[in-house]
Amino acid sequence: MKEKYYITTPIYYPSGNWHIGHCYTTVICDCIARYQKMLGKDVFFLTGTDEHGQKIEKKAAEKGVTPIEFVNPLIDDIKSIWNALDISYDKFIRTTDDYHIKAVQKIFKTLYDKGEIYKSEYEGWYCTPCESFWTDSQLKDGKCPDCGRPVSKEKEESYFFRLSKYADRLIKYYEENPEFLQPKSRVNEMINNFLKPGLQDLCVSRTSIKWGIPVTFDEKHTIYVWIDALTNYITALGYGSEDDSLFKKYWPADLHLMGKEIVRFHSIIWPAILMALDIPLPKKVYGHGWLLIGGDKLSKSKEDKIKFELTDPKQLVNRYGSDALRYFLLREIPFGSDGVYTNENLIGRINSDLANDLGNLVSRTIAMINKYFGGIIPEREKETSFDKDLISVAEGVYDKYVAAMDALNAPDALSEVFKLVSRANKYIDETMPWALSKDESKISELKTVMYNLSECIRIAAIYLKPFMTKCPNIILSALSLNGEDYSDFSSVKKFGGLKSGVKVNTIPPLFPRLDLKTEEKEIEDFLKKEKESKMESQVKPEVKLHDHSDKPVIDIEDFAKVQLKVAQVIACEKVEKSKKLLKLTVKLGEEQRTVVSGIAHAYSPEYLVGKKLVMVANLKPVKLCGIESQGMIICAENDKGELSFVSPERDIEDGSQIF
Ligand code: ME8
Repeated sequence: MKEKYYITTPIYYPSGNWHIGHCYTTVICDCIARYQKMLGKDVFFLTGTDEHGQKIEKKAAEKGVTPIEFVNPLIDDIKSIWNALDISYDKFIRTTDDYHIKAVQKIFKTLYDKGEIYKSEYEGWYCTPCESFWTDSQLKDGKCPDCGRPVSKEKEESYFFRLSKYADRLIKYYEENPEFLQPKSRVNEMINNFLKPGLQDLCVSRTSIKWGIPVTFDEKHTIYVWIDALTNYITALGYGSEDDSLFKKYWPADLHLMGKEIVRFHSIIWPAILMALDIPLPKKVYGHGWLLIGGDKLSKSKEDKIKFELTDPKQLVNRYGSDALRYFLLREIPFGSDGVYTNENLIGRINSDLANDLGNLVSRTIAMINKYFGGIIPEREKETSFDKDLISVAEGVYDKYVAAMDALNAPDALSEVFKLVSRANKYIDETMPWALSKDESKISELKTVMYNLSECIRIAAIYLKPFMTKCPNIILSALSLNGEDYSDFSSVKKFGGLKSGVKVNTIPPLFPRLDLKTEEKEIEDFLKKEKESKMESQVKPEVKLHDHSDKPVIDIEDFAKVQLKVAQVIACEKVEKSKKLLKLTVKLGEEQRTVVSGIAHAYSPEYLVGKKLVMVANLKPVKLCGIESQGMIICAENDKGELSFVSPERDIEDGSQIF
């Protein structure tokens, strides 16, 4: 029977603002999952979405939709990102899935019945974006120690998990299982910052939050979102359901991988819950570093910092392809540490490693085989003095590659493969095939050189399979090897497995060289356009009101809620970067207001100055293109889209009520 390997990403918040940093955890997991499969293991790779909690509740309310209506389209969105990046997950769990909800309720009840959860009163600080509770002493300058944002004081009846009693057991567990939490620096961080100062019992239910999983035996309580989220790793396998065969087969997880900011949840709270449930702990929890931009994490709420770089995963895949993006993420960031993301770094990696080193090696080899041997890979004949070293580099890759991958160190494993690529490029310079081809007596050496080069690119392609999903197969098809079963590493440990006498296929350049200046210019233009269209789309709330369909009959009370007033335009100008919007300064008696209106196509600013209009005066202010609009101008619009603002029939003071 195959050895099993269970690997998980964290489940993602459906924020919709996904950037390249978010892809980091999932791309590494995908690479490790593919690698473990190539080692012959039975791999189960889990990912999904973390859909409950106050944050989602708030966002949905802001949009005027229910939480589930808010999250549903975002789930399709994240799945399409994983699709674009060729992520080979076996299961996608949503915490709104029925089976998960039932299992979490069961787990909560079990913990309560065991006395691990008890009822009390919570008073403390809550950070909504991080969905985290903090004590006075844990706050940093009165703010959330994780993200630095303001926290709010919360007091309510709550259930508590007896986390405090697990501190010593956890320290002991870390000591006895040095492989459990990695890299090592995270162990010290957890012990010194959390475990040694002593753990407090954890508040695991809220009555003020409705969007979540209710406690079955006390329905006004909603289960704390992190308890709901962490248990996904077992509920996805059927734990707590009628069919727990996957749980029996795959648990304990071989690897939980995540960013360092959520290691605390995975290495303290999660193991304590598992201990309380008498379930074995995961074998490894690894907290990777962040992808930084401008010295900052591309984090959940700092999106404005990322506007100078193209960070949208789908746009990046459209532009550079999934292989280039995967390669960059797996190669550029020293594993366990932070790394810097810039478009320049990404383009640099594509040009130097993929276009120059790998791409050139493949295209030169295929071109030379075409030129010197009519496209047929020759058999090795006479050795050259450079073969030994080349072969020893090729045969030396395996041990170092496997050691690096087993340590989850993708950059080092890639670096071993690229040492072979560089060695093969150097071999071309050393053997000078163009010179050999001119000397009849050297043809048997030329044959050896061509065979060895083809074998090097075959070996490199197979090692690259966990990292990139397209280019290795293209390389293998260039060597007419696409029919071969290269689902493991058995054919690359020893040099010489390539069949000769096979016809090569000419392929387009694997990674065309990119011109940095052109790329930067195009990215800048693209980002500018995108920003403009985002601003335009912010005008939508007003556009929506131009809905000509019949509206429902309303009571006089409904109408009475709308306060209409006469307003006189005292200044008016176009809104920069918008084709539709005008910014009007209007007077309503003593009061002055700013109104942003989508009527620029119908009226010039000059025409409007001095005019008296009808305006909705009690509309909640909205920001349009960064300007707060404090009301709305009433217009008539015909089927052709022609506009006419509405004016009082005779001159009447501005500020007058309309009823
Ligand atoms: O934390 N660099 O979800 P999430 C590297 N729902 N990794 C980054 C990153 C960056 N700039 N930004 C985000 C959550 N990530 C919880 C998890 S699990 C039971 C619940 C990584 O959507 C982040 O570190 O905020 C994490 O591994 C993943 O994206 C999902 O983050």
